Amino acid sequence: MNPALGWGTTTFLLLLAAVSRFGSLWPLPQNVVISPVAFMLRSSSFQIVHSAESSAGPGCSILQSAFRRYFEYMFGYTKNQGGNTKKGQDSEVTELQVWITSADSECDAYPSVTSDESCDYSALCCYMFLLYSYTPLLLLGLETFSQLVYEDQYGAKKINKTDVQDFPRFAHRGLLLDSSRHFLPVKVILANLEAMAMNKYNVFHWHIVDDNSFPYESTVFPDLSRKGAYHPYTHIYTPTDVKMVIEFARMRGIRVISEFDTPGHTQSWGKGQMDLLTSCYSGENPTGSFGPVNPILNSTYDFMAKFFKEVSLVFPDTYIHLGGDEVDFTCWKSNPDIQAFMQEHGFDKDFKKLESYYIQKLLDIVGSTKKGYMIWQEVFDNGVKLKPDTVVEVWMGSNYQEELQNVTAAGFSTILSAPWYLDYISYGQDWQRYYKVEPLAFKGTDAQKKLVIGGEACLWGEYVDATNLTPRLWPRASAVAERLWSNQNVTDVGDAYNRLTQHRCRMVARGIPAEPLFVGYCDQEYK
Ligand code: CP6
Repeated sequence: MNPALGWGTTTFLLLLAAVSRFGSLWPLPQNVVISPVAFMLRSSSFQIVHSAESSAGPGCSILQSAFRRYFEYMFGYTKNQGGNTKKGQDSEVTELQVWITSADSECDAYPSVTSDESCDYSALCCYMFLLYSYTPLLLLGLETFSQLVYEDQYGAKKINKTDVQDFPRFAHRGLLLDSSRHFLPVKVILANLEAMAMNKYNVFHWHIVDDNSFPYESTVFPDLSRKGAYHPYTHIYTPTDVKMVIEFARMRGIRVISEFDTPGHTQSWGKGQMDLLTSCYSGENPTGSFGPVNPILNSTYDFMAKFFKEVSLVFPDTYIHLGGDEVDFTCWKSNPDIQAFMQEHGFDKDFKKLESYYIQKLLDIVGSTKKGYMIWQEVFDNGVKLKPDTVVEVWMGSNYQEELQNVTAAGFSTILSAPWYLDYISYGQDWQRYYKVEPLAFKGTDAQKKLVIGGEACLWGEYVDATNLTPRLWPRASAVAERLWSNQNVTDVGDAYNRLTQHRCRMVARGIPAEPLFVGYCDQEYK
């Protein structure tokens, strides 16, 4: 245990202050001024409505369902509905008006990396708040509004007159979940999408298959899940399940980027697709075990073309993550056919060249589906020729600053996940370590820094399933969320502790079993 992250720090925080001047806001908006003037909010008279000037109306399902969701969050879990307070005693807010200012309200569109997520709002006068934004991603503004609502000492709901202008610091604020090491029921995925929205995350990086199991049910290659999933019926994601996840995410302004990692991490693919993987040899004889995808067969590329055609249609996001990490060369080295192929192509003994050969062909295949791709850093490190719009994900912990420097110097966009591997756990408040990361603290020009489009918190699945995923993730992933959303100068760990404690209790009140930061209690404990 590191004492700097444990006792010393937290005791100090608890003694110093308990309430932030920013209340329970998380992540902290870019600009916020909370005045001391408070108004009453009552569930019987309060409404969220479209303003007359808005380009969206009640036909916008994404907004209608958000109105309902946030109304419930504001009033649904009250211990006291405020019925004991006489009407007219305090000034009362009766309306939150929502005003979409863009001509095209984009109600049916999928969020994208270029979606404008900024919004503004203010108390116009005594009875009305106005929330306006350029796209329906004013969902984020509704989240902020709901975070401003609190209960007074009598249990009545209140909100202070507040001005906010808000926008994210980084466009890509992602969370990686791994549904291969353990199967994650759809219910668990949806609950975490809900928690992501509370933290203004906007990308779900779905590491859907890996060595251990293949739960994605392919319509073109149904044997992949029939033979490669932990169970062919109970531990798979059917096309309907996948659609449900994507739609649930869309309604919350979240993109779903699927990852089908190759050529390594593919043991489960081999069960349902003959000859896809490399046969490993001991001397002259096959051992019966398999290595990465076999890169020397035409059948491999025919398969990949058909498979990724399907994937590109199932997942509407304009990006697909193609993996490319941690390729083990041992099996390739042992295989005589591969040795001969290496000779023919003049690769000598350089297996990185063979890896690049495979990835190059895969990228051409996926490029022809009109999708952009994301890849793990090794693909860049190995010198594969990449399309200019490729996003390189930096995950290796050793000297990630130098990697960011190199990737951006080569002109590629990048996202950072190296310091945010939430599968690592330890005693104490490790959220502070995630919180203190500054993604742009590397040597480079302003143009290079602009290429850092965001980051991802990763929760790999070796030690998590439905029993422990949610509490292990929250509120630790909230620390990353604020780093990716709020201004660079929001670095006060003491203030963060006070807000995050309350934010965590709010998640608990909303049904998310988020773990505690340290000693204490919530007004409304988890049931
Ligand atoms: N699975 C896949 C993993 C990891 C990676 N890819 C991983 C590696 C090291 C650590 C944690 C996770 N489990 N497919 C690397 C991107 Cl420490």
